[in-house]
Amino acid sequence: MIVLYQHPLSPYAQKTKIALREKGIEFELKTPEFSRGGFGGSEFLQANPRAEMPALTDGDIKIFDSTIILEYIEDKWNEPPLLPSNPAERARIRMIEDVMDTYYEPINWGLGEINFFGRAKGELAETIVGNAKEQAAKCRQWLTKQLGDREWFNGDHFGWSDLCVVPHINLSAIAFDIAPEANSPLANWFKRVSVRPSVAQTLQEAKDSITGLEQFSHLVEQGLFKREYRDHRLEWMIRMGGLQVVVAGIEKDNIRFSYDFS
Ligand SMILES: N[C@@H](CCC(=O)N[C@@H](CS)C(=O)NCC(=O)O)C(=O)O
Repeated sequence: MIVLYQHPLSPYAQKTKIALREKGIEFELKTPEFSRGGFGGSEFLQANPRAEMPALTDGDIKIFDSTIILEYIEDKWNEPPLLPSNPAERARIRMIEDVMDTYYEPINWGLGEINFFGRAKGELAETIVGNAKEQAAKCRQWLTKQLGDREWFNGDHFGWSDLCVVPHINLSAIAFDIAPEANSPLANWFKRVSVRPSVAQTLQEAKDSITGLEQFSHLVEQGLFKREYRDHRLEWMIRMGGLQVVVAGIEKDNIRFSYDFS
């Protein structure tokens, strides 16, 4: 049995769920338990020592990182293919994935740090949120160029790049009121993609999970949930003007960096 360790709001987890659902693969969803100041539990940590979601197990095979999980799914269950065979097209699609994973993702994550977890208030919050909205607008312009006159980011058919873009655009819209301009090519694509059964189910699960988020803000405040500041997220917070947020998080011991491998 395939097991996917996930949180429904994680855009990385959503990518992999959409892929599994598109291919009609049966899988069991598990949300890791809470331990060590974050998501943990031995079963999950064995699957992913980074303690990040998603992680996938297929019998004895344990895989972490959403891109590597997508590759495994595509390699093992090729039908229907989510990547075309043309090398240039595959590269184009993977660049979209990379931009969403490392450039767009911290926008929603950072807005969550401010709006859900109260990391900044007043002027500082306004600066960070203002910068985030500007960055998101530029990113939508970039995405609009990538879409061009295609029906799907992937081309003629829904695929890999569509499932990489949709979790982020959706999260911006449902959690932070940042949506593509009405009737724009991106808005029309978003409408089309959102009604695909694999996507609709995944987005609904994400939406349902937002309601419980307030409980986490108390955990963060008490240092019981240490949010992971790493890579692009750490850079983003500093770049958006939130160096103080990082410093305060270190002082309060309610942020963490990557775990060591052992
Ligand atoms: N590069 C990883 C990133 C995964 C990731 O950062 N997941 C977040 C959730 S969106 C996570 O589990 N963070 C750890 C935490 O919040 O404690 C991937 O693509 O799977």
